[in-house]
Amino acid sequence: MQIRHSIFAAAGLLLLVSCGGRQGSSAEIASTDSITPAGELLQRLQKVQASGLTIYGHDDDPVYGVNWFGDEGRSDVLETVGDYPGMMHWDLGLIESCSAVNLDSVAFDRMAREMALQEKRGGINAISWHPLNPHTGKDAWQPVDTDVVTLAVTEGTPENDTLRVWLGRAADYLASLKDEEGKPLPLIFRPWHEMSGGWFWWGGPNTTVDSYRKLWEMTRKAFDEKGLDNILYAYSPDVVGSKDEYMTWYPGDEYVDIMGADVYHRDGHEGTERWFAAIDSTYGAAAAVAAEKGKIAALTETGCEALPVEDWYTSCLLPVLKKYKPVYVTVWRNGNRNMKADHFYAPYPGHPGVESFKTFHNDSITVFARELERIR
Ligand code: BMA
Repeated sequence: MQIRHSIFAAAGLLLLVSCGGRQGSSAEIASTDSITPAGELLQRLQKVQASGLTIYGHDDDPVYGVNWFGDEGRSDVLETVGDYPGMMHWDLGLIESCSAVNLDSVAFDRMAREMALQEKRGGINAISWHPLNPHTGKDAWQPVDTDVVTLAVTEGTPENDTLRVWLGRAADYLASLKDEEGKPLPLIFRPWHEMSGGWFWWGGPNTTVDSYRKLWEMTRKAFDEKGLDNILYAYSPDVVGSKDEYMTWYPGDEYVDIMGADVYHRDGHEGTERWFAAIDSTYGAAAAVAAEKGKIAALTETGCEALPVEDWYTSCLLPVLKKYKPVYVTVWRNGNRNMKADHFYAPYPGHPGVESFKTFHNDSITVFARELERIR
């Protein structure tokens, strides 16, 4: 393959390696106990798995909702069921370019504070990352005509230099996250997700399996070099048809703690049967592999955008959770209506889906913040 140098990637060489004021060192985060923060979180999740309960998670939950943005102490979930989610999910997009806010305008400082608050509630935090394309500098969703991953994992290329810098910045941020007592904050990281589709530059159709796996190796190496011992790693393909397909890009047991699946319900009522089938083929594969390997399984992203199926939480999600008992389920964000209209996955006050969501909240298998004692 021809290795093309882009102006943007070359510029990566000139970028500062770290962003000011947000660095962590391995000495700072090294655990003196025999069990690491990540190990403790893993034990907790194993207990949840054994109990058959499912922690409910929501992306960007306490930082904005359909009718508000940036207030403190709010959450559409809290304002509909009277309880925060048991898991809060976040995205690191734009940490790579030292931005103060992420790709959805969430300040990284606020994110760090909210993560510590969620940890204090006894809850769990998880993170995805939609970094820019290191070849073009465009966002992660822009169609690609170059095998960017192979460029980025090949030593000596500008894309490789850029990605190293970006991984270092992501690792610095993750190392800087502390709980209220100043101890490293445990969290779940789900890098390079949905690789079974081609919409991200790291997607399987845009590269080779070998290069994709090297991307995980490079990520892990960068994080290990920073001494990060507070991270569990989740592997999450989008919809696949079989266990073999699910495992196509699997980087190896030593890289993955959680077998995940990202499976969205699309096309409203018409799409319901298709969603159940996609859950069976994709989440079914994740659960089967997790059982074989003694790992955790989770439904790492799902949801029905704008809830045209108003009782989706009780008619669709709850039966799936009862069938498969994932350790957690994460639904995507409640986009603010002035910034991204009709892009929400949890009901908000006044939405017709609130009753179904309350029933879901009250069900004995779902765990929200107030019930986290059950999984201590
Ligand atoms: C997508 C959409 C985008 C958002 C991105 C990262 O699914 O919600 O609007 O920027 O996730 O959170």
